Amino acid sequence: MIDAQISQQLAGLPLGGVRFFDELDSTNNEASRWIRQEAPDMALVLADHQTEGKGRLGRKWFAPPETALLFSLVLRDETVQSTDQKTEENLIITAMRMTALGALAVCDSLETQYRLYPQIKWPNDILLNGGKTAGILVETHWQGNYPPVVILGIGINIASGSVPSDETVRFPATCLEDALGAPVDRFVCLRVVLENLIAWRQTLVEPAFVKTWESKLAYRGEWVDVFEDTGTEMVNIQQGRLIGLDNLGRLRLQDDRGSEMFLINGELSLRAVQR
Ligand code: BT5
Repeated sequence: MIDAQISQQLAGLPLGGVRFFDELDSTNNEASRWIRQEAPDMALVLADHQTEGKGRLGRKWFAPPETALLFSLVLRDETVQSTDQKTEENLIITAMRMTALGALAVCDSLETQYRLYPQIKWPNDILLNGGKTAGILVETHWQGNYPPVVILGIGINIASGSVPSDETVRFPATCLEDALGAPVDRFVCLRVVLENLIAWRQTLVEPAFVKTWESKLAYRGEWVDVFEDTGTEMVNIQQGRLIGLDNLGRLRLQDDRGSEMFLINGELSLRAVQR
């Protein structure tokens, strides 16, 4: 029954195959297993519920059954990098751009389909009315030779049951239905996000991609604290005014004296600060 609903929504999309599960450890984990069996580009893994939904750095992603959209896409992309750029910094930039691809696709979908005004909390959170509504987890797989295979995992809170309580999250959370004040069909949302993702992917290396990404950043012009998660604590590593992004997608901050700082580390969190 659910399968038929999903198939109907995905009809005609250029996917490399679809695996749907009522319950799974994590759609990213399943994508990773599929990659070991030669998953094609645009292979899609979808789950109604995850028992070990993953955030970054070993953090957890919560979503009770039937409340959220949880999926991962396998992207085999040769456009982002060439072999001679295999440095750690370039890898982080690649992962950041893939994260942005997911973020832009989600933002566009929320804007065009639901007339909402999402913002991106750099690098990987989608906010609606200041609350986290979606999170993106990019994992990169190496199979010896370049290019890397990317797993783009996206979790979107749809119904209010998907919103974790304040005590369990580090940042306030919300969901699409609460922001909209109306019911949302998860699989219609999935189709729109995939359509937007396919369209944005064509522009991944164009300046317009970074410009649009920058235009959707939360806290632009505001002072922010930047934290690094060491695994045991959040360490405040930087404070500055959030200017935007440079052409690589690095976060641009300006300090009191007007000096600029560029951040590439993908494990940062931002908090608006009062001054
Ligand atoms: C993320 O990590 O935001 C990435 C989340 C990616 C989830 C998708 S679901 C499909 C795919 N398969 C997976 O296994 N994962 C991906 P991070 O920035 O580290 O944020 C994690 C933090 O967000 C947690 O430590 C909580 O504080 C908070 N959180 C957990 N579940 C949440 C939810 N449903 N809504 C809002 N915040 C949540």
